[in-house]
Amino acid sequence: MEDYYVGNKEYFPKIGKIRYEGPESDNPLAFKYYDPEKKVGKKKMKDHLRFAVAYWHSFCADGSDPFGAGTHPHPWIADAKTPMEAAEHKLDAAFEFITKLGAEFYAFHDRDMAPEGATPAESEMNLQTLVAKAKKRQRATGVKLLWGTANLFSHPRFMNGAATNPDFKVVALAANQVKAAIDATIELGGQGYTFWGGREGYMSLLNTDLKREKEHLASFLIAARDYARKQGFKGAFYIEPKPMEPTKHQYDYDVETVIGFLRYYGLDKDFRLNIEANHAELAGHDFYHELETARAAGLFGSVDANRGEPRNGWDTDQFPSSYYETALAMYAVLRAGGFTTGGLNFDAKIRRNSIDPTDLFEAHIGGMDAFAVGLEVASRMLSDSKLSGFIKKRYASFDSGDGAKFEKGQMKLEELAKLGNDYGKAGIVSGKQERLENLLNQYLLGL
Ligand code: XUL
Ligand code: CO
Repeated sequence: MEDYYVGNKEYFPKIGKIRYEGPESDNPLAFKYYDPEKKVGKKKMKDHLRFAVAYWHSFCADGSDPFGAGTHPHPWIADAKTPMEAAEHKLDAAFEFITKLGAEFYAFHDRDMAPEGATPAESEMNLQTLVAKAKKRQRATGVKLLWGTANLFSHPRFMNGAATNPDFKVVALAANQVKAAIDATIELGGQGYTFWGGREGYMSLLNTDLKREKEHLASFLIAARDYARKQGFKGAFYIEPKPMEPTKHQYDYDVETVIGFLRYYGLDKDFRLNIEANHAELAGHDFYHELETARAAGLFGSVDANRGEPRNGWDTDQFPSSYYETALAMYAVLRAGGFTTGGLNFDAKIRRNSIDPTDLFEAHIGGMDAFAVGLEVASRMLSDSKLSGFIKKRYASFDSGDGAKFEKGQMKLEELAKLGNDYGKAGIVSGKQERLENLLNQYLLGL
């Protein structure tokens, strides 16, 4: 990769390549902990973390909210004469930003990259035109596509859902878009393809046939999977759970719900989970819980790295900053065997009043540093067997004898009950939670 890429115009002037300067540095535009080439265990930091920049938040969202207009200056739009020209300038701005930052991946929705046309065919052509331009920039910079997806929630036609719309015509329109987005992902060498079902749910059960909608969602995903495989897509499909927003109830509620759905419809060979921290919080779970649940099912895939605001119930999509959270997250990721096709995608946005060009850089730098710290802590947690050994010992009664027989599913309830009759007093033993929490804090400080 060149030091950094500048297209036809430099959109982030006066900002150069972001470098690692170490914890002593007081340069806000330098990494304090993320040292891409540093080895942690057997792999370099950059290969453990596989950072991706989210096209939509960083180059499309303008800071507008339900109460006010956009606040973020987007010079790549201001200097364009047509929407297609603006899209190309945005591509330049994105690749400049990503290479200056030193992230290796990006992720996009079809509509982030190319504007919707007057007809489905024109929309597809727009996308193909921009994909060809993106491919050139990927080649020039070495930046890779982590995953692609289709935006099936912004257009008014999706107000009643996409794959789960009560009108078959909308389902077909959604399929038209997904087919084009899969083609685009394959063309760009995408390592994954994500389904986030923003409007695949309901606002009211009084107007909804929940059973049919869920079956339609399955038929749609099966058809998409079959098409992509036929076209030679070797990457992973992801479902990204979220419990609500914009719907009252989304069918992909949380990791456990999605696991049940994938297994029921035989999709668990091709699909894995893309887990977002803020979505976990909205579902009433810890990020760590969601990651562990996917890991336990062998369906861990990728991460949308961000954080919520625990005092309200919105998807605030803030940049991650808590070492405690990133440490536990990376502990789950490492124990899942690390990322293969997946990575840490910053599905996060700077605040409405973060209006300086440096703010977008500082946000990503902070997030990358937070995960670098998390990785180092997680690797310390795995370097001895204090935590894993404790858990192993806690379940040792299932390692042999009757416990092992039960665990293998070879014991009838009568036999189990008889054993219970003989055991009498058992189970009065400390869970040692406080000791383990203290230990976690020691790993955090590395002392
Ligand atoms: C919305 C969300 C999406 C998905 C991709 O909450 O997380 O940006 O990540 O569609
Ligand atoms: Co997301």
